[in-house]
Amino acid sequence: MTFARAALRQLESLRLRARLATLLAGALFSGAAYADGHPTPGQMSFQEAVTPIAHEMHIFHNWILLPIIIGISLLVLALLLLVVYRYNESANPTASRTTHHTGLEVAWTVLPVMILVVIAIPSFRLLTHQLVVPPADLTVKVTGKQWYWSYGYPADQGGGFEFDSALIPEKDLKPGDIRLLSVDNEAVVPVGKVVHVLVTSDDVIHSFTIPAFGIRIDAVPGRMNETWFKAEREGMYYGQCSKLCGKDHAFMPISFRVVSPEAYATWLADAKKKFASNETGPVRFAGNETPVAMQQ
Ligand SMILES: [Cu+2]
Repeated sequence: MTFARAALRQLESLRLRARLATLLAGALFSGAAYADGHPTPGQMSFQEAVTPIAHEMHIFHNWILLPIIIGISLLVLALLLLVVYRYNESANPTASRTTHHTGLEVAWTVLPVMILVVIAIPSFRLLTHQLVVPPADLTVKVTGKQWYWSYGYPADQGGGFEFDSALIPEKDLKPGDIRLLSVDNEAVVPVGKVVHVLVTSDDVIHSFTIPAFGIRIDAVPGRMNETWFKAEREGMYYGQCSKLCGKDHAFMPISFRVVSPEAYATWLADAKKKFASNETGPVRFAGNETPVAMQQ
């Protein structure tokens, strides 16, 4: 009995080790090669970038932040080891009583400042690229609601409708659907086009996020925020609300289908009929209406 249990434990730890080795190898050698626009089991790195902004973010992280972090960690580790080895009680019985060293103090102030400046330059450049929306090919209005999203396509670009996009409950999932990510009506956009996204909210603060696009912007009631993306590849791309917004915060996924311009035109024509009855009222701002909880 004891033997069996010990053998089982041995097997478990072997399995765990194999799993860790796979994860480590995946992290070291596969880079960020995760396609499909959604997280996958065992994934260690980012989802694959499919927009210029996401590429820039990955370069910033992989080639500027990571090397600096690793360098600083190794330097601190080396200093700690040096102290342990050279200045322990037996190796160095009479400790130095030095308390100030001007050169050293200037160095440990100036060096970190220089490192921050090195980080700040590409960081501000990336922020500018994210925040300055280039001339857009189309606009999509995204409204966060407790607990789903609505997507509006303006009339002047062939739309003129708005529809709700809600999570498919687990019991209704079909083969190919992804639990907690698939929705009933996804937003559709054409590939290779600059999509200007207007983001607001109807109730509380939500956050519109699609990792593969490298976008995240808060959806704030009474405010119109904007972001943009230009998807380089067709496919389904998923995100999740990223601001704690209430009890079903975890159940309001975002899903965008990127298709060819022809397929987009077809979808737009179909969607116009399908969602024709949905009103496309103006964005409702907080303060213009009484919250439901206060309507007594
Ligand atoms: Cu939310």
